[in-house]
Amino acid sequence: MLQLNVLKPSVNNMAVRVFLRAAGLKFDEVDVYGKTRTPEFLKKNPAHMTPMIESGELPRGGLWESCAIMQYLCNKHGLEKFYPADPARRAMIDSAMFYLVGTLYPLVARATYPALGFPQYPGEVGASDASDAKKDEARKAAADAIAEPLEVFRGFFIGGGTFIGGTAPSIADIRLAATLEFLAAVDHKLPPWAQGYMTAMEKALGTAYAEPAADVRGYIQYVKSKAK
Ligand SMILES: N[C@@H](CCC(=O)N[C@@H](CS)C(=O)NCC(=O)O)C(=O)O
Repeated sequence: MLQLNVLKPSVNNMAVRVFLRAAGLKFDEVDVYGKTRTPEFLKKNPAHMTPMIESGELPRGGLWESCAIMQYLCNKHGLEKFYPADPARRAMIDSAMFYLVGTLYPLVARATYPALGFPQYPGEVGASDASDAKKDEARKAAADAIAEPLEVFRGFFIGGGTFIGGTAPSIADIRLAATLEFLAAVDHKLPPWAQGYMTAMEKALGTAYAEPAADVRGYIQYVKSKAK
């Protein structure tokens, strides 16, 4: 049985949790809150990151990085519905996911991690001993910069369709929708098309989306209630 190690408030984790449910794959979900830096976990995953799957058939027994996990499981089970086999269409899904992880996600993290109480990445203003005013300025700059990649997703990757995957959600859509969930932590207003996109994603995937989303949303509610 495939084992999925998760941290439930995380949207990186939410992506794989949604995917596994939507794909109807069998898996055991293990909450590893507080355990990712233990010697036992680090032995399996020196990067201490979740989501991480464990399976005897993997060369090192474990695999992390949400997109790599979804790609691997689509390849393994022939899930072309989520990850098309045609090389050109597949390349678009890959491009959207790389663009998300490399460009959009760091902006979302800088804009939301302070409010979420998550550690900021070393070397960034938020993790430095800069003044609160400078940290606020950096957070705002990151939030403002989200508009550009978001527009790229709308105009280029989604184009005239409903999803990056066309008429049905792909793994890139699952990764994008999960990422945008975090913006509620800072009441970042999504453009109307993105609000419609999120609604369409939840409608298309039903409880496969709603159940993991509830954990992220619940955590956001919790941190917001504590900040009052
Ligand atoms: N790019 C990675 C990011 C994974 C990541 O940052 N995971 C965080 C949770 S959001 C984590 O597991 N942190 C625990 C730790 O570093 O100990 C992905 O998409 O899977």
